[in-house]
Amino acid sequence: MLSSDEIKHFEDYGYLAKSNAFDPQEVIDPIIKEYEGVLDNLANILFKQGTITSTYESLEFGERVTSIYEESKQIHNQFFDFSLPQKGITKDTPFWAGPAVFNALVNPDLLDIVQSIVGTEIASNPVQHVRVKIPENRAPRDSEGNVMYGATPWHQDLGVVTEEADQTDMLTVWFPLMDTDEENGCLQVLPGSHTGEVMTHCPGAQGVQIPGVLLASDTARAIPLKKGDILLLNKKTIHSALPNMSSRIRWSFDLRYQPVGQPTGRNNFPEFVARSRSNPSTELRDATEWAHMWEATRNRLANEEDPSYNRWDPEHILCA
Ligand SMILES: O=C(O)CCC(=O)C(=O)O
Ligand SMILES: [Fe+2]
Repeated sequence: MLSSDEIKHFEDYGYLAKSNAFDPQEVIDPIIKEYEGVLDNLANILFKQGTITSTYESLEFGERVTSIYEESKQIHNQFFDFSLPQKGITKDTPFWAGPAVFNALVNPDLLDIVQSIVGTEIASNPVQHVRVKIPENRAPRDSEGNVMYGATPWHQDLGVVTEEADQTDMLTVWFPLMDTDEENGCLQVLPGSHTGEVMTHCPGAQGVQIPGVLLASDTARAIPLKKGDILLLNKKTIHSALPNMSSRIRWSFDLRYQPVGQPTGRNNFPEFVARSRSNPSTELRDATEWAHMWEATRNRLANEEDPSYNRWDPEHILCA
């Protein structure tokens, strides 16, 4: 649980870095193990397609994923992600909703911290990702020369969901799967930026972003974290991630929670009850069932038009 000082810090500044939030050996190491299998599968698929000339089998995860993205000139993060893309879902769209990932989502130490902010009735919001960022000097680039899947631009998480969630008490929980710092692309926050309104965001190659003219980013504070630490963010706290200028991958999970019964802002995707002290039988405890929820969602959305996932107009005067 958080102390009253920690809760006050979160309320005053819109963020809180919490050290040793959970046991990384119990939570993170099994995730990495699981992703080694996912990467193996990806390597074999790309090798068979002739997209890569080696499966890079002997390399450890970070070096292997970097080599594969580098050689194939593409980012394949959707293979690892436990969510679906916003566009062009087909029955073959890959995702990974494995048991080690699910265990992280419902880890009791994590949920104790979430409970301090959200209350005892906690829903897992489906806006969630694993973000694998390979070193920028080896990353593929788009046709304009920009690093694919590089630094994350300034935004509020309320800006990535629909208006439906404007009154939702959504909490973001971000944590790295290794130590992060300013060199390898840790997060940055604008302390106290959560008290105003939702700001105008512009759709862009790296996701939606707040136009520079609206930002006072000189107050930015970088938040280096160790494996096992977490960063909590209010839904309106303005934040970004620095570029990965190191020679190793930077990867992280970002999860979101909210009180049960409030809109998630992405109602096409499946939410679930992670903790309910009033009605424990509603808690989802089965990782396989969770994976099936995502599978069913993918198969349904494969047959539908792309829904709209946010409220922003690329033609807005500030976005030109
Ligand atoms: O990890 C990143 O680069 C960005 C994460 C983020 O914006 C979030 O978790 O809300
Ligand atoms: Fe974010």
